[in-house]
Amino acid sequence: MKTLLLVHFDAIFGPKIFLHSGINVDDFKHIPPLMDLYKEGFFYHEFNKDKSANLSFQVPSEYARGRCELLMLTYLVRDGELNPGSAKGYLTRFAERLAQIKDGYKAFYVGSNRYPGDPRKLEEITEIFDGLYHSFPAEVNVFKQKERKIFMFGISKAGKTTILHALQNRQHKELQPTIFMDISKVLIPNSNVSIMVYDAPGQIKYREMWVPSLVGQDGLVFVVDVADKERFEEAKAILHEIALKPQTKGLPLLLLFNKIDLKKPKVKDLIKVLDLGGLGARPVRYFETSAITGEGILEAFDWFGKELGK
Ligand SMILES: Nc1nc2c(ncn2[C@@H]2O[C@H](COP(=O)(O)OP(=O)(O)OP(=O)(O)O)[C@@H](O)[C@H]2O)c(=O)[nH]1
Ligand SMILES: [Mg+2]
Repeated sequence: MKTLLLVHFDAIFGPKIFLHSGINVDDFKHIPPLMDLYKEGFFYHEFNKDKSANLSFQVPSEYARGRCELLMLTYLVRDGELNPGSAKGYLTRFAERLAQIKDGYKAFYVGSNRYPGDPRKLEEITEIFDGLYHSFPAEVNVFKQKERKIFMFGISKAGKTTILHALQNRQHKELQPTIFMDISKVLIPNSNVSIMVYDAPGQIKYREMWVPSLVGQDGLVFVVDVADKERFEEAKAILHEIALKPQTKGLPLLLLFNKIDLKKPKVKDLIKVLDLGGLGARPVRYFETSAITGEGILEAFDWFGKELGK
């Protein structure tokens, strides 16, 4: 089952489904809150049997606070396949068409007692919306993602969970330390590789959970905080311990030198301290990243996605 939804952020009621393609809206109550969870732009979300490609965007408005209407267009497939890459192109074209409608924002105030709406604008938007729904090509649905499992580890506070959220395009917020092995499915942007990420809790008292999770993994991600020099030795010890276990032999290893917004790392020194030469025969690469600014994250996972897709 497929559906298209246009969610509008209402100043009083918050995100609400504004247009939908002829289905029972109550079935899709979980979609509007995604607007609060993710940043503007494209993101992929999976929940139970629903896969969705989503685009959060703005159109200029004379009425809204901030002079912009906040919108999210969602293409959702239940019990089927979804190719986020090609869906993204379609959603983006819709956003562009909508932005071209002069005074299009008035469509969102039809029936409102705060501002005068314009039913013709609503008609125009509905027409584009219906057109988009009917023109979604089959290739968006006939598609198989490659699924891989990856184990992400590092000492506590290195930034593992924050990196995971940055990869998902989620709004940044201050996180609690991870206390269970947190497993979530993430699509590597611009690829057809989706990964089950095992986000390991870094605190020593929880590390006993790591080893049982190493079985059946396809890749490793190691995160180190470049600003936390005192703990480099501890980081190195766990990097080698995990990389040299028989269960992880030969797996591609992505190293993230994280928090570069706080401190520019001396990469040569870091390579030496972490002894990157002694990690066994496997594809290894390091990237300098910031989970806060997003720098380096996409490049890192581009490489990793290619390795995992081989
Ligand atoms: N400045 C800066 N802070 C970061 C960065 N990445 C993470 N942080 C902060 O570092 C702290 C720890 O981040 P988490 O993502 O919770 O770290 P973690 O590795 O998951 O920690 P555990 O779950 O305890 O293993 C949080 O306050 C984050 O906001 C970064 O790139 N730059
Ligand atoms: Mg964590």
